[in-house]
Amino acid sequence: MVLTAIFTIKAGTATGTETSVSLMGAQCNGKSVTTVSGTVSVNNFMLGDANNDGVVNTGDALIILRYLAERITEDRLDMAAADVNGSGGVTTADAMYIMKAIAGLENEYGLDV
Ligand SMILES: [Ca+2]
Ligand SMILES: [Ca+2]
Repeated sequence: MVLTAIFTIKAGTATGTETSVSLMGAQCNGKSVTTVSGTVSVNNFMLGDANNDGVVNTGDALIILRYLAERITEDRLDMAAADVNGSGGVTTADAMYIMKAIAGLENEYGLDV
């Protein structure tokens, strides 16, 4: 990684608020830089915190797997937080992303573990 951009959301910003972000290409140290612009969305959940207890840990991966095994119903987990990869559904892949982040192997979605 060559750059980390940190955004500060203004106090009182409502959930669901979005703003566009434009990144400008540049020349840095004689190298061309390619950027991708996008949006910043304000969410009311912590990504990966499937059981909504304020932390991302193995309990979140476990509750996803229990849901997928039909041991618990959808109302027992925060579906938006559980959809780690933003695929629109909760699958074993989401549990895997949580476990990889906890294990320190890969944190592709920037989970706060
Ligand atoms: Ca949790
Ligand atoms: Ca998913």
